[in-house]
Amino acid sequence: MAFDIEMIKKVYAEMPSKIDSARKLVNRPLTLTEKILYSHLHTDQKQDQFERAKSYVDFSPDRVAMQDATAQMALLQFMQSGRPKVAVPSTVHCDHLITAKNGANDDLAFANKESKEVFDFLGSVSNKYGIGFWKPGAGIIHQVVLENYAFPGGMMIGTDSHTVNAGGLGMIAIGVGGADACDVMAGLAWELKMPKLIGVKLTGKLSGWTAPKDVILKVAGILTVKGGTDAVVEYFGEGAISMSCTGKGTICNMGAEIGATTSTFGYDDSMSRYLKATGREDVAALADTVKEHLTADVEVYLNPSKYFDQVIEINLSELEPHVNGPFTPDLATPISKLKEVALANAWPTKISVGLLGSCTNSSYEDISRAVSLAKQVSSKHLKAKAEYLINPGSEQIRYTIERDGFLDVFDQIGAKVFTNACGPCIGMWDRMGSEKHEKNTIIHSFNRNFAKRADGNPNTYAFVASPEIVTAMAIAGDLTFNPLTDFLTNEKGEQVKFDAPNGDELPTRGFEVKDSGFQSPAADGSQVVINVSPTSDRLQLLDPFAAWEGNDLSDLKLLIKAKGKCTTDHISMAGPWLKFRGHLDNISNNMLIGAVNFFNEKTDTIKNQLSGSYESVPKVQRAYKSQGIGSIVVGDENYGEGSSREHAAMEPRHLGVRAVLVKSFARIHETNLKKQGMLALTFVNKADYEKIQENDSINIIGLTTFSPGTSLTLLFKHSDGTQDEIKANHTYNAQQIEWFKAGGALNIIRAGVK
Ligand code: MIC
Ligand code: SF4
Repeated sequence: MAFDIEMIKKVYAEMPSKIDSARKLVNRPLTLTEKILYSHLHTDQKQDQFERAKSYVDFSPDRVAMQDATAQMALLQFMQSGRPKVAVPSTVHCDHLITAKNGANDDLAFANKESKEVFDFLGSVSNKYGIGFWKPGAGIIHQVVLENYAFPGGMMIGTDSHTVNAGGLGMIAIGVGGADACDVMAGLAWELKMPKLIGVKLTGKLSGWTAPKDVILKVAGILTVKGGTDAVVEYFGEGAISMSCTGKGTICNMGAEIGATTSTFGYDDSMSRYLKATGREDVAALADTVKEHLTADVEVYLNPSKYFDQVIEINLSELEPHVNGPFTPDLATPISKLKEVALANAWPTKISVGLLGSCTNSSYEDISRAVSLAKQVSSKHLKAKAEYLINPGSEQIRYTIERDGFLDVFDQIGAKVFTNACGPCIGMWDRMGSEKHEKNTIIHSFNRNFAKRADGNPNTYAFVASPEIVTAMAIAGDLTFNPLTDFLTNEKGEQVKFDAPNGDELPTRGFEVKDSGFQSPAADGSQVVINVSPTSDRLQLLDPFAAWEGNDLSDLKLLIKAKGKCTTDHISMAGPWLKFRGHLDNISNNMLIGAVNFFNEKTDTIKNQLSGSYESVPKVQRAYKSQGIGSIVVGDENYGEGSSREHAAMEPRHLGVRAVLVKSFARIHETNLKKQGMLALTFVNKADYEKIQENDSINIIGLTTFSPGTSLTLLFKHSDGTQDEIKANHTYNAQQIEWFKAGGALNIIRAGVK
């Protein structure tokens, strides 16, 4: 039986009437996205004709998922909310803190030792508050959610940007910061700006080398890393229906890379097959009873441009495999052009490593199709040229692929299998020699390829592709090789060509697992005691942030003017820093160390205005903090792209940064800043970015009358005595302004409990 089946029954029981009344209200056919959103309004939220990209709406998500690296902060906040138990079904997944080095068994044993304190903390907090706990080695959060918890028409949030993966099972699943998760677990409403809607019509059918991943690689090329901001992407059409459920998951997963709020697909047979294969016949049967509500109204897909803000059409029969990168996931190149583009850009063409896995592409289907290529190494007398590394998505997948002989095939090509965890995808990769910073190329089936992400080496050119392309290219060891058309010379000196990949959508003998790694919480957790040692390096209880002092801010220092791409990886790097995710003061030592200083083009080298010398960003900010001086951070477009990690907002807050002024924000990061009581501002006139100088002192004016829709003024006082007055926009609503005044949203929840 599925987890939380009573909750799912309730959602489906209430859905038809809620959708009917929403349809009457808006007086037109509804998209699937609207149906799910309107059927998850919070009880205090009046149904209304919400304006897309404008209206803030309160929702009640059905469930919450958290991964270990973000759960620590989410749960440290929840512990302060004064609630005895979580209000909605919630889970914690230990997947980010396991370093890939020697292979699954060794690495897991090492992580269990190295991060024992954190895993014990997460396990006992979960036990106390009624949260399901997935132990290290159980699998990657999004794969485990898809296998166990996602359900068509449901709504969930998760403290990870790739929570959106559950759209593959027809959910509206959204990545958030820990403070948002804390609200929902405390039983409060969750607020979201009513999204815009992008419709993607898929015609034709995938075949041969083309995989679901290529759909999203192509969409990323069209929409770019910010094209999906504040939008939900809804996929439909015959091409969508003919695709596997896990393939749909891949497409939704990488919607995070275009900044989309989430992506989703209507309920169909592939979802029903997947639910049944993963032991949830009950959910499939229930979904069948409300089928028409789990997809858009017929008129919508017949005439999409009338109902979506933007429509994209992709013919799967004509779609080519794509390879995206390096350094950004939206630089899309079709495989037939890759050689030309790679040579023209002087990308290193020798592939040193191919990596299969991550939450994006670690399904049974992905692995079975990759295996069909790996098998050709022996049948065609080839030799794999590059290293090949695998992270299975869950223990259920790993157990099943071992049973089905896939791991043996990989073994024969010299592959190494790591733990069922994120591993290299999040920089938890102890890659030999990466400290030498040699120029090299890797190709992986992950979703992100920002500089330094996988191995910390800024000169690693990382390319994103489907598992099939990754496998073929790793065998060839050459970025200019097109497996669809080119020949390889085998061990016998013959010219051989790959046969196109094939595989099974689902295991014909069914999924199997011995120990899934799940631990259910105590029925009554009130007696469970949580210990956090005051001398711990890894965990630190949170002190409330100070409330706003009630006046305009003056004489703030410019901390850094960041140039170009500034993702959450640049603001709060992962990899080796992941170990401090439960200790705000320690992790603050990585604040903005990856951001490029506009004035000298260097990372982690900024001017300390007090001493005049160039020092690391956290050091300079700590110097300002010790003198009681606030500061501001200035940034470029799509600032805070990528992860949901709220550390990127909490670190500046903790160290005394008061405002972040940028050309534009990524959605989750903007909300995280607001939640923590920071000022998240955007230039009214983007060209004003140029006016900001290295030695500036800044006043922020208008805070005493801070109100929705009214801009603020920033006075930049330059060292030569001149000054520039700049207007800044914000998107705070009345509630969010209260968060700012209180010094953070959590201070309000806390006050409500007392
Ligand atoms: C990522 O892919 O960047 C992560 C690590 O999963 C993050 C979450 C985190 O920073 O812990 C994400 O995508 O939100
Ligand atoms: Fe883990 Fe990578 Fe997925 Fe993030 S994107 S959850 S790091 S596998």
